[in-house]
Amino acid sequence: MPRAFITGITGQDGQHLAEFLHGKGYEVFGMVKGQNNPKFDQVRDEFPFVEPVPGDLADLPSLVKALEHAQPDEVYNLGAISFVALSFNQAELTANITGLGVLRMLEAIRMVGGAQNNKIRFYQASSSEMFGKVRETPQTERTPFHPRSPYGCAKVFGHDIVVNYRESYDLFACSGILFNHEGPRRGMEFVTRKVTNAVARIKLGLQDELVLGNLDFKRDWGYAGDYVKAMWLMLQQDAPDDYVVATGETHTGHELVEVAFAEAGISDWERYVRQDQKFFRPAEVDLLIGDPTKARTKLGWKPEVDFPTLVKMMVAHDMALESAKLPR
Ligand code: GDR
Repeated sequence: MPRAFITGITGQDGQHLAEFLHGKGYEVFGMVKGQNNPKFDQVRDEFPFVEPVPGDLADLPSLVKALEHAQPDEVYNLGAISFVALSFNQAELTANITGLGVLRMLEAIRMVGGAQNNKIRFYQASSSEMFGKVRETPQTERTPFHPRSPYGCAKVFGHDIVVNYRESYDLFACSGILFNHEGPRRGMEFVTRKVTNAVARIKLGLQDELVLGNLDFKRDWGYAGDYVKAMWLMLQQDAPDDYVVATGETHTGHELVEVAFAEAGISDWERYVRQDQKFFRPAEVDLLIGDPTKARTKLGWKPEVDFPTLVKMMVAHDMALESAKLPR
């Protein structure tokens, strides 16, 4: 039975990946941080096939102990401070966890046996936020980085250190440059879920407005369930490499809002939406659109869920979730 160790197990991608790997016959270990962390029980209840392992990306000895315990064949580093807006307020913490956390995990892998025999294969969750103020369109594996947030800067460090450790120590280390990927498990702080949940609540009369920031941005949005498959495929290749994972389509914030309201049968969405400066960021990423050609040709990967289907799935999920809260 192959063994996989996942950081960020309680996040959207960690959940999808754990299910995917379990379905493939893996023994799955998930790192959970903190003392008396309620998420520890959540992992146990919702994912009984995952063995929770204590550890923290800020603490190298804890990573070594966690790997010694799990003895993994594959490590997926999905753990991070992942909310771009928060990274402007907690820049040092973001640099430490999202950036230096990658370095610590690579060192832990070298200490526990990866260096000598290439035993442990490593996946790093790199991000389209590294492209930031984009230098070319669409963005590929060779597009230069120009991050626009402390989060993006930390991800660039994580990406570069993976390449450096691969070249320096012959580690099987890969980076997936994942564009935005969403779904019903997305946290409420991210714009897609904030919109689909508000649409459901407005439809049910539980809320009367949706307050957002900039809506002129463009994003390449895919489905998280599709994207975790690409992570796994990267670690099954003969040689480690980096891949853009994206749909190759882009949509504006306005389109997201319009499609989500339309899905709930509301056409006059303008009357419910208000913009507020507090949701604007000090620097914005205006346009992202990825070129997934390399992932398609080398990994045989392609996205299955398109943008309208994704929004439909999320609105339907939130309608059911919010309806269940109504008094009977
Ligand atoms: P992003 O995702 O920053 O692209 O990073 P997010 O959904 O937070 O923002 C997308 C765009 O929406 C604009 N926006 C708002 N965003 C939020 N969250 N809330 C609002 O009210 C709002 N109004 C407008 C933002 O300004 C932005 O332009 C995500 C994260 O998952 C990262 O961790 C990951 O690396 C990248 O995707 C790929």
